[in-house]
Amino acid sequence: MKKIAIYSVALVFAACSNQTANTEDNHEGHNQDSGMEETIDTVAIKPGQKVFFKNLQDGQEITLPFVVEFGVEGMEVEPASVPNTDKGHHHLFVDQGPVPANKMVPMGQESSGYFHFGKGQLLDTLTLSKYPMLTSGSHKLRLQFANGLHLSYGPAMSTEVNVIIK
Ligand SMILES: [Cu+2]
Repeated sequence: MKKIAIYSVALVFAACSNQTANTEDNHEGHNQDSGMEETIDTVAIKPGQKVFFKNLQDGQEITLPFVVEFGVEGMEVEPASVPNTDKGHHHLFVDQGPVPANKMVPMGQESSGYFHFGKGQLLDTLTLSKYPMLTSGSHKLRLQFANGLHLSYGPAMSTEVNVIIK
């Protein structure tokens, strides 16, 4: 009887050990997850960080050519090169939604309405020759901030206004 009792205790102990080991595994898994989050920390948005159109409001009527000014708060504009934390450059989209965080802003897709300002430009002149899609009528203009590798900071660093081209 005594032997059986000891055996049972040993079994329970073994089961506990296994559980502990499993829990530790899970913890390690969590740590790995947060490690991955750290590597994409350049797309983590802090309170107060945002982009905005300096001279456009939703529903505004404009005539081309129009100089549109890009604004950003809580981040710094720099030419595209390497992914520096809290730094990046503007992108202007025409009739396109935001690019998800850590996804690349489409390159060479100007005809689809994706424009990069990788030199760190703070404005651009809207003309029909550069923006042929800006035909008269209603269009959505979107600012999207992205890091030095053109990886989007996501919808939190994006804003949209509806404009009416006269
Ligand atoms: Cu870019």
